[in-house]
Amino acid sequence: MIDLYYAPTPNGWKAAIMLEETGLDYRPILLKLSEGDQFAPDFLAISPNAKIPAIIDHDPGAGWGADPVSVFESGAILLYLADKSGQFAPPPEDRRGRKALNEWLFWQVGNQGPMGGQLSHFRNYAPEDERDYGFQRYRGEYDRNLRVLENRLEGRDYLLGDYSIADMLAFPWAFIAKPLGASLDDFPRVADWRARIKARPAVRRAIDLHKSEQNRGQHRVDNNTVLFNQSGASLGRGSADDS
Ligand SMILES: N[C@@H](CCC(=O)N[C@@H](CS)C(=O)NCC(=O)O)C(=O)O
Repeated sequence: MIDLYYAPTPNGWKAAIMLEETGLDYRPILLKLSEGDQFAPDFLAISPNAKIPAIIDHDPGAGWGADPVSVFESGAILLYLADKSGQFAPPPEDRRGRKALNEWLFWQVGNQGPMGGQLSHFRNYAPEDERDYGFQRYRGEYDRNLRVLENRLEGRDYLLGDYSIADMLAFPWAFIAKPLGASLDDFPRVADWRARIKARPAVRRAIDLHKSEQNRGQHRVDNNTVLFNQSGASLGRGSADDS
């Protein structure tokens, strides 16, 4: 059994999609981010960056010892699950395939994800009179990353050729293009790729998980204190070993 610490957001969907695709047994545990559940000491112990998703695998299998294994960061989680299940990633001995996987995994978590996250912030939450520069900057970066995807998908149905965790990582941020105020009209290959992935039953199940909890900007003012202008203060003082 795997515990999935989750909220229905693009980064949460990545892990839910992979768990649904593999058929691994899992239990979603909903965190209310707008209420600060991500700063609870028990959660920080497995996810020190105070972000979802995170997992605890209670039965990690051969080579991991008896204790449960926790993983934070979506890219690390999907890699862990790919290695555990032997699905949706080139095997470690396929050196070139693995190199390509790492490239698109790091591109997603270092580029497309954070730029999309900041675009969402400036579009949905920044005070109206302070919004413009940030909005323009991240809208441009979001589109630039769509162009990277569009170029990569020339002659390929999926980022690595076959459907893989690279697609599961990148899909959620293209899935929400419209709510981010962007459009896929200039990116036809991305639009087709998005439609192919969206049609998969496992993906539908994942994005429907706790759908009623999705934040569509309705907490615009109230949530600012929890979600925005965070500082290290919300992360506590760390363990005695760190001090
Ligand atoms: N780099 C992280 C990003 C995770 C992330 O930003 N998660 C958001 C939800 S989409 C979150 O937990 N936000 C809570 C907060 O900022 O306090 C990953 O890929 O897992």
